[in-house]
Amino acid sequence: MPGIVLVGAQWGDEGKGKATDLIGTKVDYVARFNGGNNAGHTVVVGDESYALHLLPSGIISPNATPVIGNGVVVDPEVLFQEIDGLEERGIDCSRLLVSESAQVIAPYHRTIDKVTERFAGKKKIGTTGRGIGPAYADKINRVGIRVSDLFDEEVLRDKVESALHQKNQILVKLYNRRAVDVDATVEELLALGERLKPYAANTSLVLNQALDEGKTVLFEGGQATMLDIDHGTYPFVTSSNPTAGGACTGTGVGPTKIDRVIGVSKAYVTRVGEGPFPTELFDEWGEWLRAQGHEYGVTTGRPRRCGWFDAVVNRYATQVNGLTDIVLTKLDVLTGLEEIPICVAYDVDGVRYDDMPTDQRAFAAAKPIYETMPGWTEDISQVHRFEDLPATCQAYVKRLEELSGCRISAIGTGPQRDHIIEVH
Ligand code: 2SA
Ligand code: GDP
Ligand code: MG
Repeated sequence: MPGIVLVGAQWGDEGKGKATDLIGTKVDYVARFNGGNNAGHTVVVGDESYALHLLPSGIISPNATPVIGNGVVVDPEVLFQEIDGLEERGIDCSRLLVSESAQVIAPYHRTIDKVTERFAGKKKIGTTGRGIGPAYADKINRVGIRVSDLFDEEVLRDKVESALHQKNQILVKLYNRRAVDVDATVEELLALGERLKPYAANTSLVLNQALDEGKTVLFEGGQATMLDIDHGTYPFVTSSNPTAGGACTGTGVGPTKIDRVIGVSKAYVTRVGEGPFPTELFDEWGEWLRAQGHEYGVTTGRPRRCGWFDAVVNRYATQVNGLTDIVLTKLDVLTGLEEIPICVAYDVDGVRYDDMPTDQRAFAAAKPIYETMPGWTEDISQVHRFEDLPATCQAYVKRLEELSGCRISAIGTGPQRDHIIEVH
């Protein structure tokens, strides 16, 4: 099983950090392929909890080489803060490799992200304000700065000038802000480049050679399927491809080298930021899920919107990612509920949808059609075999599996590494 992709099956925060960390102890490389420090992945080892943003979760596993692929947008300042924070806690980050072709988040990308959101009013996306969208927009506009550009002052100055040409006019004329200074920006980026240089590598070559030698690579997705720029709830999405295809374009590894695609899914659903969310709960049960599941953003601290499991979303995730299996997390959070609703289809103006509507107006109008399963009251956090789960809990998992159209291979029963049931 040399090439394994791991993606979020819902709107993010499914527990990918924990799932990656678990698999990461058995693999040679863990490569991030999309997004940037908008991600917030929590890894809990013993009494220690690590909140990772830009670094792959594999950084915690001493035997895996962590890789930041070309599809990632790298804010070097944040990267060094994260490295310093981890090294202070005894985690060695010297193995890290950063793609020379990855795009750089410059300070002006953060400014533009925040200013655009502030002026968007009702049309705001609810971004993390980390400059992600503006950095990807520059990449597509072909005025982005790549990691390797930070090592050559002449090239860098030329690129910063091109990138700021239009932006400064917009910042000054439209948003009444000060223009960004080219010299100061170049100086700042050159200094960051100096520190970044030892980590920079041709990561596509490294990963392909590793796979050819029979080594195992885990491709770790940030965000999730429903936040994908192509397949998510556009425009309420992030600006990259968190779906499985992104693993190939975001690392320079071909699809023939991928053997397994794992979707991580919560036993309920959360979303942070704006955008439609059919099973969202506005009553005390939404509050209940948020409190039981500690549903607050790892990067921004924002309270997450909570709702019941949406099988239409999971079937869709199975389809667009070609999932081979699902890791179902946070099943323990549902303990104590008398009944658990599952959304099996949508009603859009009297028409039943068993599959995801592509028209976003239809999706925004979708009302969940629920079926209800009996809950359980027993503590499941110490259970390690599927057969030892309460019968109603087993039935809930089996029903999610059936509705998702994909095997559930592991179940999370708590935040710790050993809070897991492997299903055989
Ligand atoms: P952006 O900043 O341009 O990527 O925002 C666009 C949308 O993508 C959503 N998004 C996320 N959703 C869930 N989790 C994310 N990471 C953090 C976490 C979020 C946090 O792990 O908790 O701390 O708030 C993440 N990153 C981006 C975002 O909410 C917008 O809807
Ligand atoms: P990610 O962005 O997908 O990596 O997920 P986050 O780290 O943003 O959010 C997931 C949260 O759930 C973290 O606080 C994890 O420690 C926690 N978590 C992961 N799996 C489980 C589980 O099975 N049960 C419980 N109770 N918590 C879990
Ligand atoms: Mg997260």
